[in-house]
Amino acid sequence: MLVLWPIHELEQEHSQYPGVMNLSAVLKANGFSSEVIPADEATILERAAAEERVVLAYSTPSALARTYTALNRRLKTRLPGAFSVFGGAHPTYFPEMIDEEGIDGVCVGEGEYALLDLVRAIDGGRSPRDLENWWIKEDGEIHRNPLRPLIDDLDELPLPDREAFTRAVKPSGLHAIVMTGRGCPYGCTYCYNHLYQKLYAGLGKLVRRRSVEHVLRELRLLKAEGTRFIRFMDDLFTLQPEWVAEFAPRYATEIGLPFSCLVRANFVSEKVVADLKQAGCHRIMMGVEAGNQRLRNEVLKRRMSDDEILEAARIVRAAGIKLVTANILALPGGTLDDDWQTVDLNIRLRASYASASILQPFPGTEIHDIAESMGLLRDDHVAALSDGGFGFTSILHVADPVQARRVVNLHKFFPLLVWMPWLKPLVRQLIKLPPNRLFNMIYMACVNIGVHFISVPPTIGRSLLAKKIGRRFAPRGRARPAPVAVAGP
Ligand code: B12
Ligand code: SF4
Repeated sequence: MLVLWPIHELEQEHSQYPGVMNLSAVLKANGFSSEVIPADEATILERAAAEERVVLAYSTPSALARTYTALNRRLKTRLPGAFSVFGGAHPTYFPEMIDEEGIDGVCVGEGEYALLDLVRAIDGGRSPRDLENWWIKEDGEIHRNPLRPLIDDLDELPLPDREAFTRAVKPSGLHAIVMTGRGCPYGCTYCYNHLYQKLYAGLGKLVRRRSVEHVLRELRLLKAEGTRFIRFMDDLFTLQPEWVAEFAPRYATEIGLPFSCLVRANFVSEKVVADLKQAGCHRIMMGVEAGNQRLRNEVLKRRMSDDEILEAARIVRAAGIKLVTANILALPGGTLDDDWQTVDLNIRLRASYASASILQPFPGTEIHDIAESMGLLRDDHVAALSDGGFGFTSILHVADPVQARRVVNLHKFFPLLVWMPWLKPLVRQLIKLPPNRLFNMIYMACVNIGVHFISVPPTIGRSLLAKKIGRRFAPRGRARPAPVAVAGP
């Protein structure tokens, strides 16, 4: 019995999925085999041929849902005995995806024990149709089961199975994505957390953190393997300042690698930033999202003022930590002027790099419903979001197409404008042109500078960039990692 995890663009440095690592670790700790594999039909068929029973397990955000469901459909015609399951952000928001041909099960919410139950059932020849967290399709009928409570103590989980990824992609990563906890108590309308709060109401505490020692165990291994930079991707790293105060001195002495993390402006204080600095924090990412306070607080429900944002930015900058901001353009009810206001606020707070995306209203989020109630959603929006919708254009219907085009263009100049505000008059004219490849190239150049020379120390960024360019120009055969066998214990 083998669980195979097809991963899109597995060879990319950022293709490190903590969710899959956790699930794989639990499977292996319970004696099952689990392997990460490139999402390539021929490679998967070859690997599956050697096994008697295979579970195809896909972890998918909305942006890749179509890619994975199409791959799964093709695989299922060749491997009719395989059981195929989907989990992650998209299936949790949108379990109705089970209607797609070829999908046998969809996991809603946390998957560690749900997947273990399912694999045990299949291995034992039993039907998984009544298992908690699962929507199961059996003989054409869909069985929708309730959720089990959230895992209370994250320390009970084994360390993430990072090996599944590092064995598949050689050499191992320069930087590692690490999660020290789960959950965020806020309810921003574009984020998945408010949905989680609704789904899990009465089923345990949403915000949980691994103990400092549990996290350090993982980090010691990463350091020993040669990792040079840690990306903590927790939604709100400073949510428990006392955790940071305990973690920082130990991290500084036991690990000492530069790192980045994410914060909210109202969880930035002189003390917590001093702790982060002491630990070696290189970059902090903070959501600004919208310059217009009405959009920020009524449409996005960020619950924060300009002053809070500006003060937090001042504290981060004063500590000598790079400040990267996150922003969203093309909001429902917003105008081009509002998006210029977002540019201006980022200029005022002097972001080291201002990243911006165009709103992607994922199904299941409140902003999706807001956009729907304003009549802004196209009928095919789920498909559009699931079709590589990585935020280059807006999928919203906007009454004024000229404005919409200008917003799409403004997005391409966003980071540049924050670095060089004197370009504003020129950019005001340029964005009147039709969207074009040159604007996209300018944008990608800025993203590469932001990602490789600001968000990480330049020495590490240069190596990351060199690897990326190397992969881009490598012959196709070499760019794809060979399948590897990673057996259970
Ligand atoms: C780390 C992270 C990344 C990393 C790793 C991606 C990954 N897939 O893990 C990187 C930097 C690559 C990344 C990129 C992107 N991300 Co991201 N990312 C996150 C983040 C902050 C943490 C994910 C995580 O590790 N959580 C902890 C683990 C334990 O939870 P989990 O991944 O959800 O997995 C659990 C369950 O979902 C379930 N599960 C997951 N997969 C499966 C599969 C099976 C078979 C089963 C049974 C269960 C199961 O079990 C897991 C364990 O309990 C989340 C927000 C969040 N806090 O979750 C956003 C999040 C997943 N990202 C998001 C987005 C939009 C993106 C991008 C599209 C951004 C972009 N514009 O490029 C890309 C997509 C790239 C990709 N291929 O995934 C959205 C997804 C929303 C959506 N509906 O799709 C999220 C939810 C943030 C948000 N805005 O709300 N991201
Ligand atoms: S603060 Fe960040 S993680 Fe928390 S709900 Fe808002 S966007 Fe999501």
